[in-house]
Amino acid sequence: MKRSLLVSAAVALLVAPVTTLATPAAAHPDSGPPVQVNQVGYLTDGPKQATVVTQATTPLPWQLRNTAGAVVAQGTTTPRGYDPTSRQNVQTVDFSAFHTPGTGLTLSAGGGTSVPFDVGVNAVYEKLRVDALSFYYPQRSGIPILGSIAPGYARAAGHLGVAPNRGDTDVPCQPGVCDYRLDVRGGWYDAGDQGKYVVDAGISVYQLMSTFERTKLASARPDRLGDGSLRIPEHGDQVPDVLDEARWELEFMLRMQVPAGQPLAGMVHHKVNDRAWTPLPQDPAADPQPRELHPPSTAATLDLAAAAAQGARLFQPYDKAFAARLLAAARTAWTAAVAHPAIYAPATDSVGGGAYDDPDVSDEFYWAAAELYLSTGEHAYQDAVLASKWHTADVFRPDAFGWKFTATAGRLDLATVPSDLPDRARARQSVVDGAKKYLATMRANPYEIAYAPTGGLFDWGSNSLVLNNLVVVATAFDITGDQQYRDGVAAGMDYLLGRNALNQSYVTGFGRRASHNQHSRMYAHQLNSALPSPPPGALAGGPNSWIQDPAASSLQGCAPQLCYLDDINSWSTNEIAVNWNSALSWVASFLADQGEGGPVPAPACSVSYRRLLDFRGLFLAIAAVRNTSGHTLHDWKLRYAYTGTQKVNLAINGTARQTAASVEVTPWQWRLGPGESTTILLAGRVDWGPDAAPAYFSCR
Ligand code: 9MR
Repeated sequence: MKRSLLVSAAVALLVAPVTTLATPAAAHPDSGPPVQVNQVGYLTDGPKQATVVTQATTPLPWQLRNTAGAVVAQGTTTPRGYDPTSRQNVQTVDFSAFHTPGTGLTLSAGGGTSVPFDVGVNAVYEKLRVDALSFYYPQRSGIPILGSIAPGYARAAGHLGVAPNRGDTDVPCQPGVCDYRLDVRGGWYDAGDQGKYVVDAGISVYQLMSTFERTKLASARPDRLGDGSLRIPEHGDQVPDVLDEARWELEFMLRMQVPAGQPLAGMVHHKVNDRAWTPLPQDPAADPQPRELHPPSTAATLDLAAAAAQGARLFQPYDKAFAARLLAAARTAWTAAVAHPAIYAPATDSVGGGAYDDPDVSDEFYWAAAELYLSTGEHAYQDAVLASKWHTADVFRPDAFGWKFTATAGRLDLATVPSDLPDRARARQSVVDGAKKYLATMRANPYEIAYAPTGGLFDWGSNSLVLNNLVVVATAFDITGDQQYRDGVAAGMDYLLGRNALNQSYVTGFGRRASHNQHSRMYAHQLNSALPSPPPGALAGGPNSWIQDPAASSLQGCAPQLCYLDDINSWSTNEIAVNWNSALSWVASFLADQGEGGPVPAPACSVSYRRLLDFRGLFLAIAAVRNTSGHTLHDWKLRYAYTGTQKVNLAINGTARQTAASVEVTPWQWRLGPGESTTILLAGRVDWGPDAAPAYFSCR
């Protein structure tokens, strides 16, 4: 199927009057039972809600049954009336008061019964964290995929210049674009296609690194993301696996930068992809198409600046040389983007690869400035942050953030990564205000979808947009500790795992009715049974009101939630993509850190960390720790992680041990009564960048 032709058709559709989309909904081929639940299940102590499709407008009785058929809970539904996202009359069930772990439960109401689900699913979210993050290894280009690591997914290395491949080790530009060639091997294939696009790389690698960085900023489980945690080859290198995976992509992005001495040096090529679309299936190693570098763009350049700047601070404790390379590339990219602020990738460049066009890069400037500022503390970058219109604008839009709108990424990091930003408190409050809006959106919708786009129509990749709004809600929880935000994330996840009008879990391998025919040239089991389905933890793009592919054309006029088909040919509703799985990874990791969703424990201590001296790369700081737990702490330790390049050499009043950025202080005052305080003096070095106080402390 020639995708280029379809894109023209898509463009025609995009300009078609909205009324064509408002025609009555076609019946969907398969929408399952009328009682819709999270098919994975619910956290034992978390919120538990379901939706019932019914013509009834008055409350109905509901029953929760165990595998033996015995009723274990019951109550009455709440009528919610007409829901525009499904164009159905619905009611909701709240069985949050049920707190007994169990498997194979079913919920009945209005004459229908849900698919079976479990209560007590933290371990499933733990598995989802690992699976969603392990999605990236078999997407890697330029490395053989080993079946011993990714069982069922073994294949030869793709695009290493071995025939019939003609890339990616020595790739020319498109005619007239440049007269040099670049080695742009490595990275991840973007999605179901095998293009590699820097703007999508940028947001994806940012979210993977942010999944890790969050472990320094909030109550989380860094051990669960450590070396050996994922299905990747780089075990035993003492580097957290999620950073190893991120590095695979960062190295590729660095290769896309225009070399010194060439025109537009420091800018970054927008993308490398096949000259023409390849058919499905397509083994990457057998792709015969010539690969081409497309012109540099300001967006790609700023995405590299942002991701590389963030990477610099995160990799410094593990590999100083790599961190230095990242920081240098980020600075060079920033300078080049400032010199060439308006080189836009055109929407028409969609032959053989996606366009990833973006005619407004003011948000990319803001994000890049934010990451450069957070990593370096330098005034020039702070000035760029403060001067950006996005710094005071509402970046928590109904349409969510993503590859095209990145200001939110900048704001989230300015709010959470410690710095001396003058209005940091305002940035933090803005995240909480944004999360409140998303919670209100959820509560207004009987499926609690964390997404109510302008105009009501769902966009391409809507599942990732739901997830990115949940990232904001989760960040508000990390900032405030207020349980309503954590409950919101759990309830928001229900929609993706089956509590929707199609009874569809959009994550392969999770839930009874899970997507497994996503559009992919590698995981094309639907077309050739010798090939695998997508790996577990792969997220489908999800309902797309615009239906840009012929496979889903029977759905034209669909209600937003129903614009989805689990068919490999429906690339506009059912693709996989690196930026969608990064959103899933972030949220799954957050949820896996929440246990069974019980009451948020009060912190055992409060810590005031003050910097006393910063002089020629040396720092002196004081941590005053007060026991706020109400009981005596015995043999306790103070733990925190630096977000910069600090390294403690000496502690007074305790012994400090630092591994990478993580510090564990064994205080001399090993017994600390309720309300008592102790003070620890810390001295060390700062390699480069700011000496920001750590963001999160624990005493256990
Ligand atoms: O995710 C992208 C979506 O936001 C755009 O609307 C769409 C059309 O430009 O492209 C999507 O990205 C696709 C890319 O162009 C090519 N690789 C697959 C991506 C996911 O479908």
